Amino acid sequence: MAKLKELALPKEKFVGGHRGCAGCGAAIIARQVLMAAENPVVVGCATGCLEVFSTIYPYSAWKVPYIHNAFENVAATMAGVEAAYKALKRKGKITKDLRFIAFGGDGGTYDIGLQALSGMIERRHRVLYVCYNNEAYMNTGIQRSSATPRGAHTTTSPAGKVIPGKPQLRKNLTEIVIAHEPAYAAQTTFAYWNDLVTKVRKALNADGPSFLNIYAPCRLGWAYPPEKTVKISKLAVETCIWPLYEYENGKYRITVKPKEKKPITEFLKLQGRFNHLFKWKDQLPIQEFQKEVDYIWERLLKRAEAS
Ligand SMILES: Cc1ncc(C[n+]2csc(CCOP(=O)(O)OP(=O)(O)O)c2C)c(N)n1
Repeated sequence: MAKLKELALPKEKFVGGHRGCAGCGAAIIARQVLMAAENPVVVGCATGCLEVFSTIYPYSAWKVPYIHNAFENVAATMAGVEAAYKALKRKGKITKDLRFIAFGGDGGTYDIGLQALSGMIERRHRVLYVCYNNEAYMNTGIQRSSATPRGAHTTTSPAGKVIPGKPQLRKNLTEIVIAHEPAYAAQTTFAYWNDLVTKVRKALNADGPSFLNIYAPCRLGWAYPPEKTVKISKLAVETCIWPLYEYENGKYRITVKPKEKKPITEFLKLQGRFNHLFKWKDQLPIQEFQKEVDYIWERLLKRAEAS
């Protein structure tokens, strides 16, 4: 288990002065992930909020070697970097023990970069892929992604008289990744910083590809006041909308089990993107969302028990 004191000692690798919104979940994630890294790292970042707000020329918030690449292929880029590193190491031209991290938003990961991610894991590149999951395409104006939950208002799933926000369920990317049998995969979020740090360390030390799906509340796209970011991140776990678990050596383990599972309305009511649901006929979309959350949570409990 990491200690805050120990984490605060080394020089920060993701620093302030960037243009992230106040209360931006993605910025907290970048900082915590890099704080957790014990070896020198090389970072790749797909186009998306995180890249846009942290690398405005001639400034950069990244105090590590950093590559920006297209929206769709950060996994392929970092796979190439890792392959080059292995070759140079074999020849004795690099002696340091480096690690490689790819960052992508849910748009760049769940949707457009899924093929590159799948290939990276299948070829067994030793790269940690971090999806900072803010459940929509935020930097281009809050369009729905396949990570957007049922019922959320976005600019391409607008809540009105016709639809109550996004009609479809979200894709379960963590399970798709697990089907590839990575060396390590987990879901986490920054309100549970120790859970996050522990998982980053496990992922970086795993002998093969690893994946972290990190929940990233977005004060702008989810429409809540910036000071509520950590509370919302916590509520996502307490309502089991975002279960914290890991998959390692064929085994599932729930890492944070809420003492009391709260109804999802506790999470929904704090965010403008779900306001309309409370007025929709019979509040049916809320009931459907609750059913989905219960189903996935129960299934996870069984998988963890059977492991
Ligand atoms: C092939 C391609 N399609 C579309 C775009 C435009 N584009 C850039 S970033 C982005 C959305 C990014 O969403 P996400 O990955 O979820 O990151 P976020 O902005 O939410 O952090 C889009 C649509 C692009 N750059 N390249």
